[in-house]
Amino acid sequence: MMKLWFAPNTCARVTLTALEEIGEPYDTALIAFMAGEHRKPEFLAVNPSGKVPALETSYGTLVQNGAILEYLAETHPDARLLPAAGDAFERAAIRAELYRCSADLHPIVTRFVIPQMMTANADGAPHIREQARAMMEFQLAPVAARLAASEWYFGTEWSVLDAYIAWIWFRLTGSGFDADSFPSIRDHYARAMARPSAQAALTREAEAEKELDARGLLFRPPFAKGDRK
Ligand SMILES: N[C@@H](CCC(=O)N[C@@H](CS)C(=O)NCC(=O)O)C(=O)O
Repeated sequence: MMKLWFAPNTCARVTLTALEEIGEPYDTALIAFMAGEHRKPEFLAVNPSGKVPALETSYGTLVQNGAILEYLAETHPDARLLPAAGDAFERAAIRAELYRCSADLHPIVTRFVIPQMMTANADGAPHIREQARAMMEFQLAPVAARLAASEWYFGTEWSVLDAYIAWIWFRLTGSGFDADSFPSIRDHYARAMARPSAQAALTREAEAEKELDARGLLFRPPFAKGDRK
């Protein structure tokens, strides 16, 4: 059985959603960031970068959300996690959209949500956050245009890109990014989160949050509004 190392509210939500779409049983292992578990030897042996998600499979462990999602899509074609690609170019073009989320958008999310982690100078954090907001607005414009033109990121069929964009939107708006600034992404978020797989992922996260809370280890981003949806 595959095992996902994860933490609630992180980008591992996208992987959780993909596993729920597949519908096969899987195991989870919770990382408590507030206890520094992501820097402890047990987890560094799983992912030396100390980041979630990490997926243990019968062939070995995979890290990097994009790679994990591609692997799950390829090994579970019936789940239609990514559009079918006719040739190498199409495959690369789909992968580029995954990388847009993991390599372009995600790092900006981190700077917006926890800017204080990017500077030793506490006075610098608001500036980093404002820069991140402007960068994010620029990067989200083409995403918003796509979602204004079609129901899902790749057209008429849902894919894990929709879960990825929904997580990015959740993280941003949960941290004070104006939810009305991109109506097409706001509306897409509602559609994406209505899927049973997304709801099942939230249920897993809620259980994990309960466990962390009981240990006094629940992390809330400093600018959080309190509404986890
Ligand atoms: N490039 C990695 C980024 C993963 C990542 O940054 N995960 C965050 C949670 S959303 C994390 O584990 N952060 C802990 C850390 O960087 O120490 C991926 O796409 O999987």
